[in-house]
Amino acid sequence: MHAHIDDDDFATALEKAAFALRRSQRVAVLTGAGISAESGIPTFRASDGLWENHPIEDVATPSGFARNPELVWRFYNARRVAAARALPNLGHHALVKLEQHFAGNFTLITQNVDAMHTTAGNRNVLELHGCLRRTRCLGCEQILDGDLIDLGPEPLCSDCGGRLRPDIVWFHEMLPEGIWESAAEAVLECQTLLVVGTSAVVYPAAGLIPLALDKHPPAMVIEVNLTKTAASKRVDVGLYGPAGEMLPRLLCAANIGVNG
Ligand code: BV8
Repeated sequence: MHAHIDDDDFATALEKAAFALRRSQRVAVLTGAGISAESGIPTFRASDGLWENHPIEDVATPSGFARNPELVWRFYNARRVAAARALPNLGHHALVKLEQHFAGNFTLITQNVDAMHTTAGNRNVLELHGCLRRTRCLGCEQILDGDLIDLGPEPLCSDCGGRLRPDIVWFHEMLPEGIWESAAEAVLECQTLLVVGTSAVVYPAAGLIPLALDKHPPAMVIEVNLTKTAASKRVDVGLYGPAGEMLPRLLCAANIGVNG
């Protein structure tokens, strides 16, 4: 069942999604760049494979970094500064309320690297693709967690003088040790998977959706997205509109978080 805000199936879809949340013991959420769009952070696949005018190959792959580290640091410094200025939106805040309601039975799995979920107040967050806050030293391998500031064109490790790279999972790189297993475990244990703001084309993250649908018993998969996606034909319920509007409406329909 797929519903857009303006069509009359919307109320039915909203009730079906709310019912699923109400009767779930454990909930997992998968978010993508779309949940941060209303905070002014550009989504990943806005147009023709460019990302803020850079080919993905040049700015989000190990070979791109090896070829031109200064370009990659310009790209990531700009995103660090943009993320520092951005404020969590109503969609982020709704997911904090959802975690407060489900307490220890809630896992937020994000593809985003903008730290907005933790800034908003979510606690159990699995950052599949790393985080803009962190850098990793290619010399001593230590991971530095700092403020979202511009680190300059060629930041070096204060301990060993080695070159720093963003602690981000680039294309053709493996996810951090253990994080995939934790995300898959959360999905296998949930009764409802909420998928918010992702085009569902990047793997292995997008593989969490069929994992939820194909397990026994299957989880109820609710998609909240501005538009239909690669996952839309498989999900149980689709609520199509801005996450900042749809998520609060979903929580309200499920009577979650309405008491402050
Ligand atoms: C891996 C970090 C194993 C960067 C990211 C060939 C060789 C090797 C691998 C591959 C290959 N071919 C394919 C692969 C696998 C590859 C992959 O999936 N490629 C895709 C593009 C086909 N995956 C990998 O490489 C992964 N690693 O496979 O390792 C391996 C290792 C070695 C050799 C072989 C295999 C690593 C993937 C991680 C890449 N890093 N991010 C950074 O962020 O700086 S992924 C990048 O895409 C972002 O993190 C982003 O989050 C993610 C997914 O994109 P979305 O979040 O979905 O964003 P998008 O813009 O696409 O969609 C936004 C949606 O929101 C839209 O639908 C829009 O309608 C909606 N929206 C907009 N506004 C709103 C909204 N919704 C609601 N409200 C709104 N207001």
